[in-house]
Amino acid sequence: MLSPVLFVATFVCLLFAVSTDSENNKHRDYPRSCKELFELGFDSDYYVIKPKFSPKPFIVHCDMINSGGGWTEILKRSNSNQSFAKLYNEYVVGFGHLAKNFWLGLEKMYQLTGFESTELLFEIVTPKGVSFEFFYSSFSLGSNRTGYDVKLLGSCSRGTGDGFYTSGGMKFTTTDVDRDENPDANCADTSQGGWWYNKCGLTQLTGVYFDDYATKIWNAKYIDWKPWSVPWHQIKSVRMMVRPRTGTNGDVLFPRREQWSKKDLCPKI
Ligand SMILES: [Ca+2]
Repeated sequence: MLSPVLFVATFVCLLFAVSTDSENNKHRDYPRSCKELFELGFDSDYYVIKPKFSPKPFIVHCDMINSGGGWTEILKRSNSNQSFAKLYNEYVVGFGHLAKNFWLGLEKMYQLTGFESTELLFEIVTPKGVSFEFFYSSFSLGSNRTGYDVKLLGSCSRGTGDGFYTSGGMKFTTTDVDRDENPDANCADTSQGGWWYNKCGLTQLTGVYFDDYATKIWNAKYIDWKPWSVPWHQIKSVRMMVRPRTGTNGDVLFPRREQWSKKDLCPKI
């Protein structure tokens, strides 16, 4: 559930869109991705976007600085204020606060990644403050009909540190919907967090966040990224982000760009 502030910001943006659409009804009112905004020179902030096949617009945070910019954040965690012990339908619609800890939602992730070639980036900060980036050259989610499965997953730039490859081809599993590859257990039962579990896999970014991460002994229910090749398991903060792999593919996607200004697109939260 988005916060009341976010809801109001989105509502105001929608009002603007409706009012301008009546004046320019043959044009598109929203950018399709953070990357479109990045290419127009917009900076990191909150924007309302509407992917090409999304039935309605929604608000996201765009990172226009790290790893080339143009990234849409789909998962963020930095403290224990937001529980990720949620049921399947909650993972579908999303929960949390975009500025703090959130899961954007599987349906929005599908709309962002299911219809065009997309890149995926994990930014992980260890308890000692060291930042790691794991870049995947391609990523695509299936729809609700196929369990929001990871349909496509390209190579990982950090090779042996790859903690997500075991999720390739996996459907999304929560405590109430077991679609993992483990016939003897539900992989979500330990952490209570939903994920693309295998049997169960190397990564659990929706596990329990512990504020005393620097001293706590690792436990299977905690948030982690644990390929054997990395010397740490625990995580101080993490972001998961996506962006279209190519630009606009020659399509005329942005007919109103000259009329847009940041105040129209960027709600303050
Ligand atoms: Ca199972």
